[in-house]
Amino acid sequence: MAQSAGPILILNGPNLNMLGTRQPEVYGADTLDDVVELCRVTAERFDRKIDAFQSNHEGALIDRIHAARGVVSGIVINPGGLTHTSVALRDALVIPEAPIVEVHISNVHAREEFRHHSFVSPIATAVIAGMGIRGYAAAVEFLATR
Ligand code: DHK
Repeated sequence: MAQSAGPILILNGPNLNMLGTRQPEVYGADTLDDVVELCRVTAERFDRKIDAFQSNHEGALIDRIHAARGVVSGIVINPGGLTHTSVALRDALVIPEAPIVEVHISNVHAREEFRHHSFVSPIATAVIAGMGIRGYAAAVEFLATR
């Protein structure tokens, strides 16, 4: 159950703490702090707040998603590599009953075949790929104004 006035939860999965350092030719030079700040200022334009959480651990992400039920108005998630592997993450994401925007910094469809399938996309309201970190801002704006 989504809480319409609640914060927008920004979730980042494995390896996204290394943004800015990790393959900058693919993921860009901005850091995870830059992403969170971009989300914060975007939400603020619409008088909304964010909560942000990153983990390299599937179970920690799942626990954070469970805690979001009845609290958040929507979820922006870049599941990192768990996008392509995790049924458990997908099962958790339906529990808050909140709109979900799946974000990928890179255009996963222009990359290796194994990145073309997402366990999350079928339960997402919207999917953004290839817009760099601006995809997070687009996702926050979408959730804040829908
Ligand atoms: C981030 C990752 O860590 C990869 O595992 C995904 C995604 C793509 C991104 O583009 O943000 O395949």
